[in-house]
Amino acid sequence: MSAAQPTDIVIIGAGFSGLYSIYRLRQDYRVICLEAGDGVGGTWYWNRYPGARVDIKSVEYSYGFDHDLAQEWSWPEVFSGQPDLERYANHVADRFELRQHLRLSTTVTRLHFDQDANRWHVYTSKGDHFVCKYIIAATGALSAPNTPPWPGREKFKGEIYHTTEWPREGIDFTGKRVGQIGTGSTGIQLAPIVAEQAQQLYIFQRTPAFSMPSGNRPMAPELERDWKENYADRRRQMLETYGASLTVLPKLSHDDCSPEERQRILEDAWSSQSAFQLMLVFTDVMTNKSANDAVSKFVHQKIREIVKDPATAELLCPKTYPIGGKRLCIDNGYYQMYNRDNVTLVDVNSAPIIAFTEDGLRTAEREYQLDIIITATGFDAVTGALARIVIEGIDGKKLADKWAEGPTVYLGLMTAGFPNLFMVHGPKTPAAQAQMITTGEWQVDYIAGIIADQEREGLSRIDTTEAAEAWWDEEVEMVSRATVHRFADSWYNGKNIDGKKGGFMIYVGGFPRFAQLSKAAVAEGYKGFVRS
Ligand code: NA7
Repeated sequence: MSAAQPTDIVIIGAGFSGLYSIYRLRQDYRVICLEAGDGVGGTWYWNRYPGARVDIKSVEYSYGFDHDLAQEWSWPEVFSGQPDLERYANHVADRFELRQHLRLSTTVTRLHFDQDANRWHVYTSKGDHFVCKYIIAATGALSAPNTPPWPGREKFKGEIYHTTEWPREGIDFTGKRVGQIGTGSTGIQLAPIVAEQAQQLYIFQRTPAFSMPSGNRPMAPELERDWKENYADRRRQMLETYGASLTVLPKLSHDDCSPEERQRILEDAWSSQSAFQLMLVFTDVMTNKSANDAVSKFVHQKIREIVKDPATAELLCPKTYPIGGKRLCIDNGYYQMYNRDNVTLVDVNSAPIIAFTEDGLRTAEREYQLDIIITATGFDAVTGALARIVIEGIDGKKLADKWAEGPTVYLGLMTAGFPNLFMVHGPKTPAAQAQMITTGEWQVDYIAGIIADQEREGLSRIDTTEAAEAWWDEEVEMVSRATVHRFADSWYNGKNIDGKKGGFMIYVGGFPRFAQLSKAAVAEGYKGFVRS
């Protein structure tokens, strides 16, 4: 163990929020950013499986803090693929000389709060020991991989890959029998590309997802020019919208439209080349069952038209939860892929996966012979990344124990008993319900303001209280009651993982309300915080 290195702020994670935290804070403080990967980009560093692509237009899903960066950078496609997003993260790290603050291939293993000195001790996998006043956990909502604990993994003679840990050099599927478990947005993006190479592809599906064509296309010069002329205004408008993204909002409810109008609106949305437009066909898709059913049925009809085998088409139609209850997926030929002779859909809802075997996978029904298994099984989302670090707060209390029944937080920013530790996109923030780069910048600016106040006033500690956490919980519950998210099992409520407790972990009241409540707390004399 090396000697403790003093610093002011330790940032955990070099994804987009972590990189911006370095940029924002390094002027005034000594800043170190610790990153487990050997490169920057977070989500877009780890998720390098073929087909990985953002579902928000890149002109929106990019930084707004620097005018020249926004003017000079060009996105080749409307919805960028992983290689371009990773290239952008590296460009930002170089252009703004952030690398001197970075420690790559360094996993934070333990955080311990010295309550007498009001300092955090940070320990890493490399044996480093830092001592700092503030921690910024920019650890990501979707960063801790989830692999269900099926037995027999060590027996399997072939290769197993999780989509979040994809080898940089890629995988050659030529002539291979491949099994892919998982049909969320990751599985849906990946499968059509694997199908083009593999001898045989088995898709193991537990729950079908709703998906629509991504509409990705090369960036048109006029679209790029229009955005570059209006970036400042657009970014301000984005922060005033529910999901911090500019979408075409509907004017009519489902019942306001005739059957013919409904069909036309739905067809237009399907071919709109704008992800999520299907959720915005009527004003009441997320709140009125008949409106929601109409959109679901429209997607079922599309699936039945595209997929030739009726039994496969039926299995692909989601019928157990409302559309929008889980994040809508976008795809490039996912449903069409099932018309290939080398693709088989396996229903592991009726016959669950039981174990890995020497030669493949066994379900409750039969064994599948495979050379390669891909687990596209998602994430221990929202809390997973922090839960995997030993975090000891006041009186040595562990965060994992505090959150055993689910995360309790104030404004998604702090958790009581763990002073001077701030989370970006933490539990019960809008997280993936809002465009994460722009809202991440907003949260980092907000945290920077709090730290500046602490320092200006000569204070050494800021914490929150259980009462403030209870108030925030009520707010999170209250806004979630009005939406269909409650009726779907997903990573939003931890129900994607057997036995995970936590309740509803995303704030679905919209980014403007979240920002307004966060700002009001500070403006009203740091309401809900304890400062000393
Ligand atoms: P998701 O959306 O959580 O999808 C994971 C998939 O893996 C989903 O189809 C799961 O089925 C499946 N899964 C998980 N556990 C099992 C078990 N035990 N057996 C069978 N199948 C299983 O993760 P993604 O990576 O696709 O996307 C995450 C987010 O990234 C997405 O929301 C976007 O915001 C971007 P299930 O549906 O749970 O039945």
